Amino acid sequence: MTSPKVVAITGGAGQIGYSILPRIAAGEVFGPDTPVILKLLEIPVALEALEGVGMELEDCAFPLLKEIVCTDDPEVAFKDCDLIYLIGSKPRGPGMERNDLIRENGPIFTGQGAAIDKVAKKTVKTLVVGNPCNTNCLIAMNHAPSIPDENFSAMTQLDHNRAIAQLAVRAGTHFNEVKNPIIWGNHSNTQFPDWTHASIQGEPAAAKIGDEAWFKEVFIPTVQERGKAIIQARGKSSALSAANAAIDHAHYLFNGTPEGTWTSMAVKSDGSYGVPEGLICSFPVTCKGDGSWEIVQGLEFSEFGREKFDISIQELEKEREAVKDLL
Ligand code: NAX
Repeated sequence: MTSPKVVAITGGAGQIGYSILPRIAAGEVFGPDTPVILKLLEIPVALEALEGVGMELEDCAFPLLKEIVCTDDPEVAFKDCDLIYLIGSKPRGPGMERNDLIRENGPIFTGQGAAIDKVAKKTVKTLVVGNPCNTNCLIAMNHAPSIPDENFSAMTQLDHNRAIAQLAVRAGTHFNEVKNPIIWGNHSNTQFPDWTHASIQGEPAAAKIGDEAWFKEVFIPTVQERGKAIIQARGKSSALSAANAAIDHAHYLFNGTPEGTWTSMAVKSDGSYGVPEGLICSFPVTCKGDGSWEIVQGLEFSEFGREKFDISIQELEKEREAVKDLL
């Protein structure tokens, strides 16, 4: 047994919290030999519900779970953390525009970024799930100047997994046989789900499926709008699949991406692929397993793909502009 890893989850009493917590406690991020301490953060009105989640976690008697802390104080939650999931935020209300949501949730991430800066380990990895996750990540990162920017990322793993699933179903094969789709841009419906570098059973996906119109007219909008389709079907937003993706994202950071494959993560742009420096943008990345990531270089776009990606980059720039006073 190695020493315990300290993991904080904000929004611990929410839907995604409920799905992700048992999986972290069961060792799915750090492996079967690493105990975990879970620190759950909520707003004061949700503390009672959070205590209930804590009781249920206790009742699982997970062999790896060393301690559960429930709190409404970010500095208690983030103290000495190795991994922080920023999940908690307000959902979009009726009639709210995307920019209203950005303004509503932005201040949560200034305060939480500052608390991370003050009390977390300097090596902590922070993964932002709460929407709009790219821009919330940018805000948190800017408020934690003592932590390397590379330690912040936002989640597009769910979109990546949705792309894998759509390609597998269309090709009539198993999810395992699909490698290397890419989500470029924002975690929003402007994202560009790119199939042109993906493979299915070792063959290029484009050739295997052989129907360009399907990629452009079905695959792209299905992946972009999958969240909405889940809400329509279930009456609630994706939680099980979002939690699963958040496990995958952290698993890749701490265990590496398999040889010959990449995943998609929204990380700070270094100017790669013409994305303005500093934007938190989804790219194909590889991970070594030490918490670091690298943007895959040298991939080509078709004119169609470049146009799609540019639309998403423009949206990210507008979001950054909308929160410039919070950066
Ligand atoms: P829920 O509304 O079920 O839970 C959110 C929880 O966060 C609530 O319990 C609330 O009390 C808590 N919270 C609010 N403000 C907080 C604060 N300042 N500190 C701590 N906790 C706080 O939402 P859920 O379905 O769990 O979704 C959480 C977030 O994930 C939302 O912003 C949602 O839009 C986002 N998503 C992001 C996805 C992605 O791929 N990046 C996909 C799934 C999901 O839609």
